Amino acid sequence: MHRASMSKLIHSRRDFLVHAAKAAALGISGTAALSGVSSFATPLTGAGQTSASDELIPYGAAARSDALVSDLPYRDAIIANCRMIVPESELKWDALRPTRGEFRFEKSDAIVDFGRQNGIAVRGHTLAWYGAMPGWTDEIADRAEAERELVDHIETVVSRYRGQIPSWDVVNEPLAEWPDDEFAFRPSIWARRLGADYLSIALREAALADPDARLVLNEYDVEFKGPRFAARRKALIALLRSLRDRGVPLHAVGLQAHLFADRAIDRDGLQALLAEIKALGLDVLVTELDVIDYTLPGRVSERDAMVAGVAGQFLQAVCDVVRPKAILTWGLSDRYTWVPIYFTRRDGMPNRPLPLDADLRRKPLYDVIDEFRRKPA
Ligand code: 9MR
Repeated sequence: MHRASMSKLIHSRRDFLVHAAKAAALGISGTAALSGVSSFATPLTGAGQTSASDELIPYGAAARSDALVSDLPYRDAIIANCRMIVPESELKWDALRPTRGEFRFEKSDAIVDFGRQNGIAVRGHTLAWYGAMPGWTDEIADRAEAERELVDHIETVVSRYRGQIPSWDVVNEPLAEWPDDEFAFRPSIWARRLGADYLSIALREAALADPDARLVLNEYDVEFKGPRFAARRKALIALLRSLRDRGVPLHAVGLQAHLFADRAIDRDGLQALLAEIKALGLDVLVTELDVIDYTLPGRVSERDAMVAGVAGQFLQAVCDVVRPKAILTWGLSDRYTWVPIYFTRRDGMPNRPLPLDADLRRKPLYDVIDEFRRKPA
């Protein structure tokens, strides 16, 4: 079939399925929306035979609005593979709020529109984080001003996308690198001015602005062996309990899963964390999976196999305890990845942390994710 008419067909089917796809992406529906048009979503059983238990875990990726416009093969790969996208930067404070009092929604609107037009659910990232903050927020002088700014931001952004962004990383990376306890937060203007209250203020405001949104606390470095990671797991559990005890709205924990090929996964530690999360009645999402490969051997086939192996160990440990509501990678193709910003290879070869290579071809990591998506409900 000619490429243009094929894409037209897919689009009309997608228009039909927008609502079903969003529901499926939230894990609140038994529909097999989009299976059959998405290569990541090939059903195990034939059309008409899928049941709730056959439903694949939705797969998605962080996406870049500029590349969706400038790079059509990338755009097509996102459409073909993702049931869900998350803007990699477009909803961060520095993108939305270059100056105080100003909100710039052009890029975030573009990505939300892209999702709607293509039947792809959009997750929101992120509302309360230490990173990607515009310089003017350093001037926030006291508690009252911090609360006003945080509440106003969340109210404006979340209510703008009510019904369009069904799941938000409200709080991102709250814990200090090596926390002594659950009150050891990573330094930020929010922690400095509001202390522990910044989390409850942010979560409560997000719930008010969109009562149907799923609210997520997103954290990283909780899956490895070693005392720092054990301290992070302990602090995270204590933090989740204290939010629960205070009646703060929260629905899920996002495990970022920026894995390192040379850091061992602590299967027991991770599974104990997941069991606690489950006992608290919270869902789990894998939100930013990729494998940082800068210390791995240069030979591509060997490297790709090791990357897939680490991701497999992680997903196995997770899926043995919970069924994640979604699995997202932090980018779809090695063409667009944050990894070389911090983890450049000494041999000058490009990093290969993602499911598709820079030419948009599937790698072993793709197949591993595809395998774990089939975990029965
Ligand atoms: O991948 C993102 C990169 O392009 C941005 O420059 C950076 C700062 O906004 O954030 C990166 O994404 C981070 C995410 O927001 C939170 N977890 C870690 C991600 C990788 O650094």
